[in-house]
Amino acid sequence: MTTALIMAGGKGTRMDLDYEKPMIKVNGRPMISYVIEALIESEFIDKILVAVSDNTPYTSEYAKKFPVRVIHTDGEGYIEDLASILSNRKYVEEDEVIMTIVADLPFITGEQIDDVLDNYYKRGKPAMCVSVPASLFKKYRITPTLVYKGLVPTGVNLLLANNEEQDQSIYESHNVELAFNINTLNDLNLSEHYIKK
Ligand SMILES: Nc1nc2c(ncn2[C@@H]2O[C@H](COP(=O)(O)OP(=O)(O)OP(=O)(O)O)[C@@H](O)[C@H]2O)c(=O)[nH]1
Ligand SMILES: [Mg+2]
Repeated sequence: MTTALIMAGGKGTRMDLDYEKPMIKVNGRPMISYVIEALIESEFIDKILVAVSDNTPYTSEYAKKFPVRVIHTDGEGYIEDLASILSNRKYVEEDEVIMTIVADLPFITGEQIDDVLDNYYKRGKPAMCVSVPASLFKKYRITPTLVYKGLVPTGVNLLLANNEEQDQSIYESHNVELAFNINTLNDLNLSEHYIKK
């Protein structure tokens, strides 16, 4: 059994819009709704947490319409807010498997989440980082934020809630949907192109 934690309390500064990033519409619906629905579809996920902050009040209201638990965080930074949730036993148990996911992956599906989790449980390591080859970005002309040894992190990670340093493996996915991480207006435009295709 796995808990999903959607991080959705960022400032969205790179979008350069007067609008919360998780609420930006893709094909007529807020981006975060696709992520929530994919998690609901997943066979392995049995609990969904959404971490919002004062940066994302509309996201907070919107998420309440779904079967998720909305958690208010400080909005001080991704790492800081993640650490504060993982160390709070009101929200997660020490031995709970947590899949952290960003709110701006509008094309992700339940099947892809299950593929990731299937790999995680087969490997038997406490932590796993999901990445996509940089070559896939090139093909779709998406600009990756960070490339390390030819791989780009997707914003999907697995870990245990306990505070210890964890042995991590890297899972290389070839699903282009995991590469469509919307950070800029250009990413948004490209995603609209992708939908049309
Ligand atoms: N709860 C919480 N979520 C965050 C925080 N920072 C980022 N996130 C979320 O984590 C995900 C990935 O972060 P980014 O893609 O960098 O988004 P962002 O920080 O809003 O945008 P930038 O300001 O352009 O970096 C997004 O869904 C954000 O909403 C934070 O401090 N607290
Ligand atoms: Mg950020």
